[in-house]
Amino acid sequence: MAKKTTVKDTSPIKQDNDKTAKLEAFVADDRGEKLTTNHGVKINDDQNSLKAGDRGATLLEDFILREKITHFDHERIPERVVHARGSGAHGVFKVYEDMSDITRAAFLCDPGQETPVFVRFSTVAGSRGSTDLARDVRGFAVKFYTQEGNFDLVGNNMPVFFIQDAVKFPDLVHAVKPEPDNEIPQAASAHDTFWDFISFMPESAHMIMWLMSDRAIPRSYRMMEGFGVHTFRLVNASGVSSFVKFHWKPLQGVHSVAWDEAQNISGKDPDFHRRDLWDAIEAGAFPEWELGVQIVAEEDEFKFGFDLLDPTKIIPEELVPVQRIGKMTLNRNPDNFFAETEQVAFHVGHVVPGIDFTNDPLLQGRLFSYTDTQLIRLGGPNFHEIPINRPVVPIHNNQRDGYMRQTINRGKTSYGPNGIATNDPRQAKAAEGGFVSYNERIDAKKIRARSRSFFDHFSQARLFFNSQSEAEKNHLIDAFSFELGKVKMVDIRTRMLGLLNHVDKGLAAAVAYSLGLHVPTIPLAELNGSIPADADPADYTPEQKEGELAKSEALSMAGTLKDSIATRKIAILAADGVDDQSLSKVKDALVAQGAIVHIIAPKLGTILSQEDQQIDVDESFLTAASVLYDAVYLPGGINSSATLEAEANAVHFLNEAFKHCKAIAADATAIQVLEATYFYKKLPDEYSQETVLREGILVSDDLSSSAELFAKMIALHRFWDREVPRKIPA
Ligand code: HDE
Repeated sequence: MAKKTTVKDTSPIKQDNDKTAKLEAFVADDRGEKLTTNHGVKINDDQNSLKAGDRGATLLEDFILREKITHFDHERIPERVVHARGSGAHGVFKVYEDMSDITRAAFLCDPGQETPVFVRFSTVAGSRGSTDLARDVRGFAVKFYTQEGNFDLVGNNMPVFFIQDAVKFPDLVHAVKPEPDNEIPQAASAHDTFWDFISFMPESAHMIMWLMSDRAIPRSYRMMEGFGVHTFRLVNASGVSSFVKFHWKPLQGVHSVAWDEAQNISGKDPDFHRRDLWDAIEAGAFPEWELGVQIVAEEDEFKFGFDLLDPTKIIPEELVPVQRIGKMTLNRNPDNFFAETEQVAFHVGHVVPGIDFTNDPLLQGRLFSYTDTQLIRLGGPNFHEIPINRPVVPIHNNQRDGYMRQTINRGKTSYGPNGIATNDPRQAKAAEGGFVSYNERIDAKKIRARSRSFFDHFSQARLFFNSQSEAEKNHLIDAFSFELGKVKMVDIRTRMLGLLNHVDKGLAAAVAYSLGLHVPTIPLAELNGSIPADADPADYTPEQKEGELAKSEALSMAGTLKDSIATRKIAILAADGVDDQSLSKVKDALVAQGAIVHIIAPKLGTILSQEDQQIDVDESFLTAASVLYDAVYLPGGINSSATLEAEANAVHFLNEAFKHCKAIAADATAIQVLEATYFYKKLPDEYSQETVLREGILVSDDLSSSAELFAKMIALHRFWDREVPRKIPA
């Protein structure tokens, strides 16, 4: 265990909880200290190795050099086989009301109890250094440090998965990862092997609709939903079990960026999501989610048109509403990325009494995989002793030794039953908090097979498509056209069109148009490439069903929360001669509502307003880009406008902001800058509140009084209707 030293806070806000207090024991702070070896010897010269003469050969004796280089040589551990790139944060969770009627999990039964959490968000396919804005699923893994041990809710930002059985996971991951001969492409599914595999896996149909939707390019980790995906069980103190689907509902709303924007951000700031999460927490704008549950009584297991054990299905919220039962707040950044975010080890099998599993065959395979992967990734069986992984409650058992063991177990016994230590550590009765598995009755033949209740692959994929807004549907069509357009082998594109045709004929036709292909007719019986050698293909033929609902509001992001501009990033474009009042009044009004406002000018340093005020510049047109902002404001000032009008980067900034459907506001005296943009001719004739909130563009000769309206525009996030027609030069 590292020496405990006093740590002086460097960040303005450091929220403590039970877990972070325990982590303090492992924290080391070098400030004011002398340099030492790993064995505590003070070092006098860290600039020169020990040599025979000042030009001589280096001596093997130099234990300081050897130790330093050896440690360095071993600094890397394998990255996660999936979800390699991620960002973490500490926080707390509190349940709103006692849930003991459905679960005995203590942290869900006591509204007075605050449970520390550590959350890691991630992309799936890319490696550790890849871009945050890849089109991808996002991991949403939460470790609750409860008083009954750790509970890990290892979910994603999409509620379904590509495959139904864990045995196909290595195939899926091999297909999506860079191709093995040339390791191209990084962090992208737009390539032959991924779509080759998917085109033979009709069970992926629902998931690829989510993956091609804007959910795959979130504006921020803070603005994503989270889902446990599988159906789990909650079990109460009387042993009564209910099925449950877990949800995280962000109080910041669910927002995404445009695909063209995502691609640009990947170049301008590949750490966009990581930075956004870090900065928001440092600024004290703590992201919050409500924990939601959909509860299905045990006796209702078979009342739906789909199988609750099938991880390619949601339970539509119209059929079973999501009850919001508690709130999670992320309020502290990690001190050290490697020690915390990289070494945190999640496992879907980390449950506490009152939470249990179902027979979902994907979940069952995961129950094996997560511990297994930590053994190679973290190097041995004692990864639970790494500070971030330790529960806040003590560990007592007869497990011993292994690489890097930290615990010093006292006494002679490491077995049970024993008499020498009066049989300690003892088993706990259920009433004392001992975990008792749910006594599910299982009476079946051992068999490798898939239930026929798993073969309705298209009705929920169609439900998802039909539930999208017009703009979201267009984005889906564009995403399929892009991804399949990147596929080189035409027969893969064609097979995918045949598959999409079973989801929605209009979708398939629109994508086929972009690809310059015809939609083939592939009979249901020929769709599935995933059939055991001796099986009757009829047993593996997908079903074409209507589904229970035509539309589900919750599946679209159109109706999400749009009530705040807190932490939204606003660019103010300005140059020397800017009108001080028109700049500062709008800036102050936005900052007062929690927005982050940057002044962007032709060069760094300061600009001089027309009133001779010096104004600090945050970014230049070289260091900033419109894709890194949510909205743009052009203050007045004749000279400033003349400079910006002639500054190609400023005009490009505005054109891009328009293309990506962002809120744009301008002082009427800056109209000449707008005149230089390609969208000037599309500006509305009048700026009533109604037009402004529809078009997202505001030109006013008194913006200080219109600042409130500008804030409303920003809160609306995007004006997707501007995309019609969708092809815009910028
Ligand atoms: Fe994972 N998954 N997974 N997964 N998963 C891993 O564990 C695996 C699945 C998810 O931030 C690995 O520690 C299998 C579904 C997240 O550290 C590995 C199957 C869902 C994270 C693994 C699945 C997830 C992982 C890689 C199919 C959403 C990142 C490194 C049977 C409900 C956790 C690691 C973090 C990570 C296996 C499918 C979520 C290899 C075998 C479905 C959020 O164990």
